[in-house]
Amino acid sequence: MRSGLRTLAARAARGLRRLCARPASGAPAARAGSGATVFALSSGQGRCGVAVIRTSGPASGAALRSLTAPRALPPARRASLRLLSDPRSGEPLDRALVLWFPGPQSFTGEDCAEFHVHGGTAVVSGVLEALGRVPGLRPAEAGEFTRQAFAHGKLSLTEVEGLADLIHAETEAQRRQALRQLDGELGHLCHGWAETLTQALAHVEAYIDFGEDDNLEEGVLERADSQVQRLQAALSAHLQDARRGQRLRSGAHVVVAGPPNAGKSSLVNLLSRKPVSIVSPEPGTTRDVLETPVDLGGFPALLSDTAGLREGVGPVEQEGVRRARDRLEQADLLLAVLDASDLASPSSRDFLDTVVAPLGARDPREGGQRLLLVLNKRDLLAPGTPPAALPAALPAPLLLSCLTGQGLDTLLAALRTELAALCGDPGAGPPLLTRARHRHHLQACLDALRRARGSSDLALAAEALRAARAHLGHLAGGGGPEELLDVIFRDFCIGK
Ligand SMILES: Nc1nc2c(ncn2[C@@H]2O[C@H](COP(=O)(O)OP(=O)(O)O)[C@@H](O)[C@H]2O)c(=O)[nH]1
Ligand SMILES: [Mg+2]
Repeated sequence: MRSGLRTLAARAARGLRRLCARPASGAPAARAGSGATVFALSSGQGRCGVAVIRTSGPASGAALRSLTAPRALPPARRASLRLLSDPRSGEPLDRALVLWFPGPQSFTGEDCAEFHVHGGTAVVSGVLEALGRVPGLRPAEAGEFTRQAFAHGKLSLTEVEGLADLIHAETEAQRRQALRQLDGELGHLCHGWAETLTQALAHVEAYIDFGEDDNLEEGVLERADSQVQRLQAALSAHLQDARRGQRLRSGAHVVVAGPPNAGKSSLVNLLSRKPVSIVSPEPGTTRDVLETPVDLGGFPALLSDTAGLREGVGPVEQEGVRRARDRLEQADLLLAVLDASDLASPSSRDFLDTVVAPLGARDPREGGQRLLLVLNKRDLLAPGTPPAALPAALPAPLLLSCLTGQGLDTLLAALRTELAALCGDPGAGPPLLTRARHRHHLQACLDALRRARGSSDLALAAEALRAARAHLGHLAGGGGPEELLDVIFRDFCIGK
């Protein structure tokens, strides 16, 4: 009877492999296998030293041969120097390095060719035009090479997402996170979870099939239940990541707020190293919320400058104040800026009492918004004089002068610490969930596990476990509706 259990486990494991495997060629989820051969410029647009043009599809070999005629195909995966000429007119186009990648050992899994040409506009357009005239070739759509790689099982969906993120990564931390995902870490984690689930399911199914049989191992159901329980704990822990991976992917919202004339716009310009906002001694200059993406110590942030918070102003500034308060609500991190030489003014007092004190009283470990209190214009304080004492409940302030740059290093270090807490360390710990799609499937899996454990009917419990496993499969493996794949591949540019 144990062999019966093993058979079930094996059957279930086969199902798991199907679920989590990268989709095989011709998977219905992707548009591969159309037989077309596509080509595109894969390096950036514009004049450059070397431009890379590549093809993917069954006619790649013919395309390479026709541009390098009368030479035969070069040896596989070895760079070879060839004269490229227009197949129709015989006109020389460039002397270039070419590479031949017969499938399936290529990026897309299909036959691929690469032309490393001189990056002049006329060379690139000449080669692209020549390729367009080769029978069976057409220009690639955005993301089509990666889509073929996915369709031919070269990349899983989470790896595809990692690749898209790597291409778009603008900061060091984003690059590290994307690289880990491209390496398949998130996929492997899901695979491990799915394997545990498969074992639990096998135990439940064995009990359903052979429950009456005396030879069935003792405690099979209990073991399955404790496996599911452990899995629940692991998934819950992963979901409680305070969305750090998603924040790192899209940038933390850092909002600069404070009373008028404190130097908020000066600080935004200083941190972004460009004149984003108008700086003026006239209070009420900034009205709209001004946003700028910045790299703060390797972490991505969306920095917002806001109108100075004060009452009793005209309708336009009042609207600015309303927008500033709205933006404050959305902040991951509030940079509260005050004039160190003007802490007793009504607008400073009001800002400290109504915005800074309530936030400062919260424990940042509980999640929610974080806060840095900055006292600007320290150059206006007489040397050796501290700013006016702040209420003890407020967080320790950072002293800064946007004018002289004094205190900027300390502020940058503090910002880095805050952003590291908000975005997580992409180099340490388990891989983070980087997209809402991941969260959706994990949550749905967790819900199904809860249903399974709460069900008194074993058949229904098994059904719920299968549903849970399907969600893990969707997360890491392939499948999913065509529209979802379209959304993911749209992230890529033409030539990728
Ligand atoms: N002395 C001094 N003046 C500053 C400093 N930072 C900003 N200012 C001046 O304070 C005024 C208001 O600055 P601004 O950045 O427009 O403040 P905001 O209204 O908070 O955006 C301008 O005249 C700035 O040049 C500083 O660190 N020291
Ligand atoms: Mg301003």
